[in-house]
Amino acid sequence: MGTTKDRSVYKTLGWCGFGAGTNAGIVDVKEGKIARIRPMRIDEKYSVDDIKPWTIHARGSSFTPGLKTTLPPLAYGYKQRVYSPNRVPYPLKRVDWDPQGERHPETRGISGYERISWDEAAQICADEIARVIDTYGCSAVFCQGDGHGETKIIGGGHGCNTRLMDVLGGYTCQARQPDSWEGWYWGAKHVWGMDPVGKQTLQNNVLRDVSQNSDAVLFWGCDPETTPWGWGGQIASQICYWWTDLGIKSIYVCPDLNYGAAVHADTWIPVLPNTDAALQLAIAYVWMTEGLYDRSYIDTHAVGFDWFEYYVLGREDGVPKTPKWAEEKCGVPSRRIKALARYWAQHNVSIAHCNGGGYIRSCFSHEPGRLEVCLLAMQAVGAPGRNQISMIEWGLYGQQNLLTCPRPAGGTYFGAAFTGHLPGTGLRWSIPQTMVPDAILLPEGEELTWYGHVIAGLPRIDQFGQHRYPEPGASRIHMFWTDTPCWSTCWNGGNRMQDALRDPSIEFMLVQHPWMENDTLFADIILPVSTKLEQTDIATCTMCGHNDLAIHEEQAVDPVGEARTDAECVLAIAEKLGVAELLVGTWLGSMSVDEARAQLPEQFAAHTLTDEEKVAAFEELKRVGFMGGNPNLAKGDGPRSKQLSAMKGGMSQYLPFEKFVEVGYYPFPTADDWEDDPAGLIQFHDDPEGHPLDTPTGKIEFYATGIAEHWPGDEERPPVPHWIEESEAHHERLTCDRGKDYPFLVVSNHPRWRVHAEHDDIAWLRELNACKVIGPDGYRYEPVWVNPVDARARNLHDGDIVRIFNERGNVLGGVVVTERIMPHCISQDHGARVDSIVTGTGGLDRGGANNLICPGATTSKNAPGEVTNGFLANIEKVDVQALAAQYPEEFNRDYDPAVGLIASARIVKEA
Ligand SMILES: Nc1nc2c(c(=O)[nH]1)N[C@H]1C(S)=C(S)[C@@H](COP(=O)(O)OP(=O)(O)OC[C@H]3O[C@@H](n4cnc5c(=O)[nH]c(N)nc54)[C@H](O)[C@@H]3O)O[C@H]1N2
Ligand SMILES: Nc1nc2c(c(=O)[nH]1)N[C@H]1C(S)=C(S)[C@@H](COP(=O)(O)OP(=O)(O)OC[C@H]3O[C@@H](n4cnc5c(=O)[nH]c(N)nc54)[C@H](O)[C@@H]3O)O[C@H]1N2
Ligand SMILES: [Mo]
Repeated sequence: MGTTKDRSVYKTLGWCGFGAGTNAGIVDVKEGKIARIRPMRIDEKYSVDDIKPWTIHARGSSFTPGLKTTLPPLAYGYKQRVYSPNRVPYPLKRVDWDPQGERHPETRGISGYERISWDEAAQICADEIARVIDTYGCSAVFCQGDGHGETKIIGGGHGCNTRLMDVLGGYTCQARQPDSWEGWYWGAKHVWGMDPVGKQTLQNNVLRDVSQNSDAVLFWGCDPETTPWGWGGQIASQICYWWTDLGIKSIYVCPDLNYGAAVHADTWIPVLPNTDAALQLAIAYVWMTEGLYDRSYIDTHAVGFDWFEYYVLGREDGVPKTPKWAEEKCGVPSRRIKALARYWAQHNVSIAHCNGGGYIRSCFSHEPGRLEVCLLAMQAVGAPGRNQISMIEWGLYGQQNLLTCPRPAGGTYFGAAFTGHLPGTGLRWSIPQTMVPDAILLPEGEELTWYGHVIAGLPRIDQFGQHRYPEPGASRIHMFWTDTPCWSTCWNGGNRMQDALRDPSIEFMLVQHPWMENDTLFADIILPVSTKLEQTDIATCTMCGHNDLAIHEEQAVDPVGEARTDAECVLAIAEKLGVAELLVGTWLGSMSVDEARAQLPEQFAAHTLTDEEKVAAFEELKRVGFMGGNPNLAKGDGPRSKQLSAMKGGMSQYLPFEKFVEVGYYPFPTADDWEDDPAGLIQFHDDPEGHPLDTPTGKIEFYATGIAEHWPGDEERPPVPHWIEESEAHHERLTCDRGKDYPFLVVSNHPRWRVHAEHDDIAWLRELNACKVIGPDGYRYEPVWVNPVDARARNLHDGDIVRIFNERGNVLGGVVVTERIMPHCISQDHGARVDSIVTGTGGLDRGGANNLICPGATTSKNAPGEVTNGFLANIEKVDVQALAAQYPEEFNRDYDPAVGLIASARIVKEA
């Protein structure tokens, strides 16, 4: 490949995936190697007059994002991610898995791997797919093809396996959770609509409104110095400094003094994890009893307030939700609750989120999600300076709080060509991501049911439909095909997922992935995938706060080892199945999936959809109006489909394609009249009848009519939001019986030094003390923050290695004693690389992947969201040397402290 010439190429270096690129930078290539990564200047090839950067004027000051992109440290580290010794070097087969003989599912996660050729690997995969379809039908193939990650469009993964399975007749789809927004999705949506995600979205100019009109911003479970890094660089940080200059107060509500709080907070209000509902109820109580809310706004803009009052004042259950009552639950002294409530009522206050923080992904998260909207409503949400503002994801959903207003409205989101959550047939058979272990381990003859397709991006009404697994007449799953092998690192109940992946019902597990990490180590066959620096692509950069960009991403370096793009992996298998031409035809749009299926080889033909099934699936898609990157889906007439069509071809309006390739990028200019767009919810505020919300009544529903109608007896999510102490499935409060054995609430934030499961192997980051704690054995352990009070009581010191444990298992961590975490809590970021010493339930993980011990049950009975934060555990010092003696083999895996585990830890050495 002619990639040895020294040059510089543009790349987006963010990890949102789903077609939404961010963090645009330049990769300098010298002698065929990545030399360095640096920010790009948007005005490198365009004049400022062309670009028209935006400026916000407020209180005699102004803010403009500048013309150089603000890359986060993670982006500079990409070089080390590409050249990581953790890369999958060539196709691999698990040594004791023999498709013709013994399959040994029980040793998944334990066995080593041997090198095989690409040809052999593709043949094995094709034979297995054909066998599984022949034996059980297409529904037996489970495709896990979503997830964040590198943003690739042309050759990218995360769904490209589903495109092949679509041609072959279908597959069971892992339905991606609204993980980022569980509480908004299952809760807030029922109060104020805000499809698709339930946060305040699809409105413009909220940033301008807050800058001009807010007295204070409540950063409620929000770290604008950390999580914008994953998506949009560091402009959020600059804005926070500017707000302070403007005199806007920053009030942080969170169990830990996070990085944003550390540099911006005027006040930090520590709250126990997932007890926000108690704090919120007490604020409502103060407002109700002291007459500190906008009664006339409630009269005109809301329904069901009386029911809410009835509950808050204690008439329903005899328990008034006083600040004293709340103090016991949430750990915030009642005087502070009162002070906050009074200050809030007397000022213009907005609430800032990145996505919501831990309580939005805890048990019963719909309750605090809803209560926040109730509080905003009591203070006339939409009035100047009173909105909910996003500090992240600027631009992903139309113009969500968008600063730039490029045309066509909604920017340049091309959509990931291969991303496939719900393409056509996937709609027939799907399993919510949170319920996958339950599905695999489901006793024969039983069925699982749940509500909603459980896809972030569907409107509220989708939640009312019930679904089941297995569908009558369809097989259970027997093959697992993933390009997102980080389930046990990122989802709820990871140890149980490890059990599931070893279940004999899973006859074949196929992983295509760039790195040897996490669930990859449970695969039977691993196909090596190239990173985006090894590919040519077209990208969009939409969430950084600068102008949206379209970028022609040239290949920077040759593929590492035998890596191929995800699309090529799938194609190699399709070739062996004799359907490559058909697959390519559907990719290129020269053939529809139906046309392709009509030409399928005899062996698959029996399994294609009937006409009625196709019509039903398509009608369903139209009903829910889903917009994915999949072209099949853009045909619906729902709001998001319209949005996609509006965006399509947006760029060619300005610049011919050839020119775009030559220049390398295109900045969408800010619209001249962007300031005319109404700010936030001002139109609803001024005229609720003329600008209704998308709730059944068009108003803010303190009493959620949809919930009342569909689940009248649901005690975990009643029509009016409640404080829920425990349920049959969840006992995760300090005051529960379990709290005696596991007296700490675990804070499991999004990692500052990673993006979920990604970038745990970057030497430049790992050498920071804040990133890893060096154990006595030289291993770099994932930090765990412990308050000095708790540390003293347990005789823990900086650098001690502890096990964090509950009945689900144990994970290790390196102690950092700090007042930055409140007592009774411990904080360990999520996403550290799995390094299982003992796999499965009750297991022991050295890497610190605490999702392995998260609860397995979903948000609540009728809300199948993830529960990964604010759960109970205990900690105890361990003797690492003794553990090493007990598990000599596991403690001696090939490991480089600079990188972590390396691929050779699992590859059987060649003689
Ligand atoms: N404890 C805890 N758990 C959480 C959360 C939390 O706050 N705390 N947050 C939740 C949230 S909001 C989210 S979004 C989820 C994230 O969960 P995921 O989206 O599942 O996490 P990622 O690490 O982004 O997963 C991407 C995977 O795809 C791989 N990958 C990236 N690019 C490519 C590619 O081009 N090809 C292939 N083949 N593979 C690729 C990566 O290496 C990685 O394994 O985690 C959830 N889990
Ligand atoms: N660097 C980096 N950036 C990322 C990601 C990443 O993994 N790494 N992931 C991306 C994704 S997919 C998402 S969804 C967003 C997530 O964005 P967020 O949801 O905002 O991120 P979190 O880290 O879960 O939570 C933010 C803060 O909430 C606070 N918090 C934790 N638990 C509680 C609680 O129970 N109550 C209250 N009041 N506060 C709490 C903590 O201070 C934490 O720092 O970030 C995105 N950006
Ligand atoms: Mo997320």
